Amino acid sequence: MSESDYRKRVQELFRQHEKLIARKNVKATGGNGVYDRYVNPVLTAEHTPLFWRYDFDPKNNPHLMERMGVNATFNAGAMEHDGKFLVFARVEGADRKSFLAVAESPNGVDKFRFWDYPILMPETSDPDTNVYDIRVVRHEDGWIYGLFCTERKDPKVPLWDTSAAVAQCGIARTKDLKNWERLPDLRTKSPQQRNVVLHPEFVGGKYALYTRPQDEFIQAGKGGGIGWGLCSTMAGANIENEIIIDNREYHTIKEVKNGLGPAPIKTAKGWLHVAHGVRNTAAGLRYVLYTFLSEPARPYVITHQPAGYFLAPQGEERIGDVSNVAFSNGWIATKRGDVYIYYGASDTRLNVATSTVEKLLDYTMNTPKDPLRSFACVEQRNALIRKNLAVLKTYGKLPGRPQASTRANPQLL
Ligand code: M1P
Repeated sequence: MSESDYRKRVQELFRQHEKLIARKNVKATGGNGVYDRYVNPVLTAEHTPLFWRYDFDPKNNPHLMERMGVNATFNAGAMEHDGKFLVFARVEGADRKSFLAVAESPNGVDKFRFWDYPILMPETSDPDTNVYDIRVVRHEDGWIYGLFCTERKDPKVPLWDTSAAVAQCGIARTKDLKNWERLPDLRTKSPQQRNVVLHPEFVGGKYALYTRPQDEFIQAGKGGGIGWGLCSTMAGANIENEIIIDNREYHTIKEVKNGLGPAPIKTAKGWLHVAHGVRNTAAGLRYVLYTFLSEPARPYVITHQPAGYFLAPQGEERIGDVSNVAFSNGWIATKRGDVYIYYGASDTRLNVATSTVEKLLDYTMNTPKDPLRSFACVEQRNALIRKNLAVLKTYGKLPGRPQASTRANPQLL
């Protein structure tokens, strides 16, 4: 390639990249009244800066090749900072290693641009092989904490097993979002931890963490689920006692596993949470999001939990590296009460859905809970139908409906 062609090609790469970053995102039509989805993902692998991927030195890269590909950008922590919407994305290189990187947007739904450098997360004396799924929390102690999953090869398995990993909760803190101080990993009695989240306020003078203990709890017949524990410091956090606050449950959207999403939002009615639930299907695991509300003074006591999912992967979101996954570890509630829910779609890209605290509380507090049996579900639905058929009479003639309903099930009249 001639020098001038090389330069032209570089110009063109940047022009196309800028077009992608500048692309306007609009609300998708339709929706369910609870939240709005958007037409485009907010981050994809292509949103990562070109200078993370290409070598722009013609001497070293005469064919202008992408040297270090990025495979995906998904599951992001989130925070409003200096009037900007920041997401802390899980970026996965073509080499499969994940790392964390900040992208910022002026409005929360488009124009997300990565900062020039990803986060070079300091290691502990036991280096992480892989770090991902950060939950970013502004704690009342004055620090911003990042709790993330750190994975290392399981030292206990035989040599031939090259895939078994030990997952733990890595902890780091910062004041400026640029310089991170790595703290010792969380210690609990569970041999594995993922999806650990720091509660933003002290509870009884202690740091409070939502956990996701595995193995031991499940083997001990405790069922497993979203856990809760307290510790007196984050610099050497150690949870002695873990309780389960939100169980896995047979034949629900969280029968295989569940995990808290981002740190909860403080509302007038209590702590509003979003979590993911996982069920098994013949096509593999299906990850969906659900919400619940917990008591203001006792965030570990759930007061409301709607049946089923709040958001499930839909359309294109269903397809990706790990299909059928919606996963959220970041949301932003603005002072005006708007909520931006960031969710990874099928471990491939990051999407946003917007709602308000008011709507999310209405959804969470007034949607019936799961009655756990088909018969009871039909009874629950019939109650809604009966009420609706009466109310709809006041609307006059509706498309597809006779003036006065003749279709009601006589059993219900
Ligand atoms: O692949 C789906 C998700 O699997 C893990 O989540 P969990 O531990 O709850 O099953 C994580 O690797 C997550 O990043 C991923 O989206």
